[in-house]
Amino acid sequence: MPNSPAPARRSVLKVLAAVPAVSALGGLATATTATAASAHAPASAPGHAPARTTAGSAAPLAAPGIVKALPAPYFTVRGTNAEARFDSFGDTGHLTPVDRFFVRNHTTTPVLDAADWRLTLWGDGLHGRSPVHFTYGQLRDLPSVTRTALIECAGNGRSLYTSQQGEPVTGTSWTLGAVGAARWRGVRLADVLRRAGIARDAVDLQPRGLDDPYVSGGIDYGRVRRPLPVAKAFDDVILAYEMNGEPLPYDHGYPVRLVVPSWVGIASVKWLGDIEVSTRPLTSPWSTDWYRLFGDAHPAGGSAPISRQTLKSAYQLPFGATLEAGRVHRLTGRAWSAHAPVRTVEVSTDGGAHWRRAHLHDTPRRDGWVRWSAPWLPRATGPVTLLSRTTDAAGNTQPDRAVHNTQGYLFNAIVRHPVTVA
Ligand SMILES: Nc1nc2c(c(=O)[nH]1)N[C@H]1C(S)=C(S)[C@@H](COP(=O)(O)O)O[C@H]1N2
Ligand SMILES: [Mo]
Repeated sequence: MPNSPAPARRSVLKVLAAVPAVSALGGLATATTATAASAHAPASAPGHAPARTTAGSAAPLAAPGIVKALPAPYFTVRGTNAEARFDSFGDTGHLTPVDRFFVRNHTTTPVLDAADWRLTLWGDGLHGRSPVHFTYGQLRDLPSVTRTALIECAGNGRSLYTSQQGEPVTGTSWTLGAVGAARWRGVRLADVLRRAGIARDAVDLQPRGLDDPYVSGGIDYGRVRRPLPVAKAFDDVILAYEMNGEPLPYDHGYPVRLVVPSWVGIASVKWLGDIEVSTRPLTSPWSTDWYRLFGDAHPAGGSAPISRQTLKSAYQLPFGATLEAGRVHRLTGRAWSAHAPVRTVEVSTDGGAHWRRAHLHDTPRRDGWVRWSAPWLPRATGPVTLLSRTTDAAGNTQPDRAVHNTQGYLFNAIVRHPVTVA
């Protein structure tokens, strides 16, 4: 099998980079894109849904290559990516609506046509050793599973290494909004691998996206792809075609993406095109150059490729928010751990001198998050640092400092959240 199978089957309608023709109330990203898209995808594809927004007169932001509207109250654009504003999660439920869900794109969202799409499995880890294809219809005809899982970028919280710990890092300067929870429906990857005839000695898969090859610093790294151990694939990975009860939106991988619960977001390859199945360990730049821990605290040459996410908690308040003195505020937030269900969330409203338990509003589950709240009656005016700290059922707790790595992955420290009481 060639190394670059089948790009010809892509529908090459690209998202237009410019987004000027946008209504102030947050309509579709561009009229042109919407027209092109509607000719090629089911009318029910949520990529078409006008954004429900409270944007008021704020103009939606432009991110090159993202299809959906990015109203300023919900998103911060960072290069080709859109970070969700964590403070905007306060009026969402347990699931993150698509119109608030962060987008992490190495290049641009490809607008693909499910009718042309096929998934190809290939490699020496298949019994027949010849490629096996699945159409969209064939996948949809297989038994489906539905589950809630977070997608969280490995670099979520990265900017806090610098702002809170004074340490330099490279990569997108996310605050805490490169995470979202959705209800995914699709097919177990295990079922597809069995049908494709996976060999007993297969050890690694390499799923690859159909978005454009990633070029950075003049180097073409090829299409986004990253090895996935067969053991994880058989455990809980799904080939998702629905998100929150609708077909996957274009930006989130339409027509089919991987969802790799509890692992760093890069594992959940969007716009899945092919999967190599190998009897030997595989690599890609996403497992050798990136998504390993480099730096003083790590082995020379870097750690093993990172897999599981860590744990975090955050307030649903803007940094620098002003709260009125002398009345009770209901502080709210979320906490999540990729290791085990959340057990407790503690808050401090005096910079860490005293801690008390927050109320949990969801049943803790491993791959979800819990909403929490705590009342607070600030008396004195002036700057205050709010803190929150979660501990999970496996005994993991957020440390005061995260262990630095040069690419700023897996930030897990207690976040110091500045507010002003006035
Ligand atoms: N094909 C492809 N898959 C991809 C990416 C990408 O750029 N291309 N980005 C990855 C990264 S780094 C993350 S964090 C998640 C983000 O998923 P979302 O954009 O649906 O939130 O997708 C992953 N899958
Ligand atoms: Mo990511």
